[in-house]
Amino acid sequence: MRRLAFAVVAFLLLGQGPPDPNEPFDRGRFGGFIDEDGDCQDTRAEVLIRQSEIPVTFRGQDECVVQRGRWTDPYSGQVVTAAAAMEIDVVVPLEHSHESGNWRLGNREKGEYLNDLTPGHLWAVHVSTFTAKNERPIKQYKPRTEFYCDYAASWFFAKMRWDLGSDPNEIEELRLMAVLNDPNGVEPCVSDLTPD
Ligand SMILES: [Ca+2]
Repeated sequence: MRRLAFAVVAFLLLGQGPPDPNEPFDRGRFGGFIDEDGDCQDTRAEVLIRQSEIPVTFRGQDECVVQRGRWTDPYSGQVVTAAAAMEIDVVVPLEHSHESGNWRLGNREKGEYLNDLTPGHLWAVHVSTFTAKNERPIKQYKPRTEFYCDYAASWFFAKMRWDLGSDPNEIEELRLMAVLNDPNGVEPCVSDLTPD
């Protein structure tokens, strides 16, 4: 998509982003999943519900905790029906986000980062995929090639949205993922995750 291409160029122009962290990464400061809209379904449940290909079923009558659904793990392609086998992955992992600029945020904003329900920020994946990625950044982990386009878009727009920096190698990785299907290796792919 041209907008993605434009955005990649803009990203290059943005440069390195904020300076290096002046404090160590502390996962605890990001908190955990919350129920921001007060409907008893926390961020994990909200992601499982919206990503399921069929209406989910719940554990208990209060419909707070998802039990079953049908998910195609976007990173691996594996089809999963038990919610217990799913984890919620933050596409730009917490520690990498910290190093890229989130170290500047207070605890409340860090919690907002972890609970950001913008499409593409969080993905429900099988627990084995979650373990395989192990919260590694894009230079060290990539999903199946069929998901390169949406993964690169997710990564890119999360960094834009949260004003996070990237190094040149990372930007080149993103570019290569985005042009994978162009025989000339020039035209970026189209992702539905591109903001309007
Ligand atoms: Ca909720």
